[in-house]
Amino acid sequence: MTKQHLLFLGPPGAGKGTQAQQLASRHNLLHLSTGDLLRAEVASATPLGLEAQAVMNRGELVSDALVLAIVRSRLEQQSAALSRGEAGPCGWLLDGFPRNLAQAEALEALLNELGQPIDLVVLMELDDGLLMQRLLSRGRTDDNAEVIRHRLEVYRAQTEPLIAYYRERKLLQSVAAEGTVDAVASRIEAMLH
Ligand code: B4P
Repeated sequence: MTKQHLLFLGPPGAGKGTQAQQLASRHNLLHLSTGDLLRAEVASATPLGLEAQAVMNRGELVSDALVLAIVRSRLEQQSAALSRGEAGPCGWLLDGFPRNLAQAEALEALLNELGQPIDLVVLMELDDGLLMQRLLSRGRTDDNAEVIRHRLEVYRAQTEPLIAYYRERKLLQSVAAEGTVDAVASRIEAMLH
């Protein structure tokens, strides 16, 4: 695989986490899901987790500073391990980050520092009816109809502008996220070479 620095973008429930996890393990990439990292903080009831929990349960975005600090520390750790020649993931896959323009700009600056530019942004597209259906059947604490509707509004207002941002940088490719997990995975796989 030639593309080793990937970013997954798309509405809540499109299946970013599902695909990212599988693809990262197939290709030995570090899977960095800000949602999973935040949920781990919530589960351990850290001060950061307690702050994040209420925001996530309302379907809103956790503060940029908090999310950025998490991502920065993971990417710096990986970069340091690589430069020490340690065995480990040879690239990374960012899932659910960035989620707004401020995060995208901060990420660009961080990746310039690390000398690891993004190779590809995969935009997963699915209609609202199917998104709602998938999230309701997942049943996480932030997966009830009212909160999902709000998360979709937040996505349209804050995250969707990233489509133009990455399209201008000629990094964006879209994939249809309907069908089985395997069908979507093969579509994404075909974009990587
Ligand atoms: P995330 O954890 O990123 O979750 P998501 O967008 O809801 O879901 P995803 O698209 O990954 O869907 P999944 O694969 O699970 O965000 C949660 C919250 O964390 C946010 O609302 C926000 O508060 C906070 N947060 C995260 N990142 C942040 C950031 N950068 N800044 C600020 N706040 C941040 O799939 C959904 C369901 O569909 C699953 O049940 C799955 O099994 C099913 N599914 C997947 N693919 C399918 C398929 N092909 N067919 C049928 N079902 C499928």
